Order: sequence, then C-alpha cells, then structure tokens
Amino acid sequence: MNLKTNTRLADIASCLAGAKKVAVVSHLRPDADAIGSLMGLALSLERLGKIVIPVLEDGVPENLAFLPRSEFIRRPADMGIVDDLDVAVSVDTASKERIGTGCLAALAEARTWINVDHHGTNPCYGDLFYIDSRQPAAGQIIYELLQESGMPIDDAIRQHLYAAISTDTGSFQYSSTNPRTLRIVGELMDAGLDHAELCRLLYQTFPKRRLQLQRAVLNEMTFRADDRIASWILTHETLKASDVQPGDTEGLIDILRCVDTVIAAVIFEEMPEGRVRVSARSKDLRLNVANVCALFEGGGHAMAAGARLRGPTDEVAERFLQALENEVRRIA
Ligand SMILES: [Mn+2]
Repeated sequence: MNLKTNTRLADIASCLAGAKKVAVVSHLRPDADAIGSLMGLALSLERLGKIVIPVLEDGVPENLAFLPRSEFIRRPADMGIVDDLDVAVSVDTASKERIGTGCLAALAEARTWINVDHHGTNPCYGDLFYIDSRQPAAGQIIYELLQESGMPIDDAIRQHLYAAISTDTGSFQYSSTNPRTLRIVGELMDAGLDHAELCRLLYQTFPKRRLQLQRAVLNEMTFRADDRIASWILTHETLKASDVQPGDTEGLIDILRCVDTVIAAVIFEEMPEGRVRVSARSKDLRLNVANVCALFEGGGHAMAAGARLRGPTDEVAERFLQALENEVRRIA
C-alpha cells in the first residue's frame, strides 16, 4: 500500500459538498473504468445541484458512446480555462501527465485537486487523494464514496459504475475481483440495474472491423519463452486497413492471454511520431508486468500494465520482450 495516508472518503465527500463548481477528469485514451467512474461521480454531483464539468482529453470512444449521458463529457479543445473552479477531481488516473495537457490547462485554476485511483504506482498527487490498489476499479471506490456519503445514485450512475467495475475486472474474472465487488453488483441489481442489457452492449456488440482486428491477431501472433509469452504488433497498416477507432482494441489482448501455456501477453501498437504503446498482461501472480513496464518508464498494476516506447517497432518490441522474458525465466 501507499506510504502516504489517504484522505478519508468522508472528508473527500465533504470537500465536494462544499464546492459549487466541480470538474471531473480521467486519463488519455479513456476506457470504461475512466468514463464510468468519471460519470458516476459527475452525475451524482449534478444531482446535488453542483455545476459539473466532465472533461476528457480524448473524448468518449465510439464503443462506449452508448453509456447514458456520454454527450455530457466535453473535450478541452472546446473550452477555455474554467474559471471559479472550486474542485477538480481526477479518477482512475495514475499520474498527472495521464490527464493530458489540454485538460490540465483548462483546469489549471482549480482551487483544490482531488485524486481518486486504484493504481499502485499513483504518486498521490493532488491536495486530497484516495489511492487503494486493492480495489479492482476506480468505479468501485467511487461507488463506496457515493454510498458511504449518502450521495445520489440513479440508474444512469448505476450503469456507469457497473461498466467501470465489470470491464476492469474482466467481467469479474481477474484476481483483482474481491467479495465486495460482487456484493456491489448485487446492490446495483437490487436497485434496478438491467445487467444483461448492459452486458450485451458492453461485450456482445462489435463493429465488423473489430473481427478483422481479431483475425489479424490470430494470423500474426508470435510466441517465445517456450510459448509462455504471446505477443502481437498492431501496425499502422492494420490500423488503416481496418479503419480502427479508439476503443476497438480494448480486450484484444485476452485472445493471447487465453492460450493455456501463456503467462504473459503483450500488444505493441504503433502510434504517431514513431511511438509504440505497449500493453502487457500477466496470468501468474509471481510475474509482475508493472515492474517490467517500469523499466521503460511505464506502470500500472501487477497483472495489467503499460508503457510507451520510442523507436522502430521491431527493435522496441524485441527490447521489451527480452526484458519480459528475463522475468518469465526467473519464476520457472
Ligand atoms: Mn481502472
């Protein structure tokens, strides 16, 4: 756990209660935990009569636009510096840089920063923070915050928090899932959440290009370290050929993870300006992929982490896989 002491959730709630104008923000390339925890909090604050500004550097990806009120989320490009801002809250965001330069500029005059997250590598930035790496999703912490403080929770908020928790736990399959996670789902359903419909939209509704991507993974995946490491490179060509949109690649790595011999799965994604985005997953509790990513100035969770590298993709991939292989060989 963290060496610094978390602010109590009750104190975060009372800071929010005293604010008139609150911005809520999350990380670049937002996933469903980013959007769900952001909107869970934003919609509850709105119900309390606050002026609420939900903002994401990259906006909402197409695959998550079905979530309620997603059009409420703004992008910094469409706004100036927010004045009279009492509080800015970042959720699910392991470092201040991950908020994005546009958002940071727009929210620069916030009188108080609150940082709520579940990444163990979070350096506890902000004036008030609550970091709990035992929680599988930022959405689970936001649920506890709303629940403990008696803040409003309506159907839209329940959908957002469910989307956050369910996706970050791999539909409650990952080891990060705890008993409370499943109790929370029970509470959300007791309160009327249509869980099957939400799962259909989250997990069973894809554009065709998503299948084209899956086909590319199956055609091009490679294995090493006695098939214990599986990896795939998502090239500019594939990105173009399949007209990949933000969000399409979410969960693709599970195809590699599922191979019986594999304990580490990695996807390298070519980004603009010669950068490569690395996503790594571990299936073995003894293998901490956040440590491997930290060698490349990345971070995340023990079982799911990432980094951004610079250089020719094949070279970058080989360097990362070599470092990963060293770790894999150490444990068996
Ligand atoms: Mn998360």
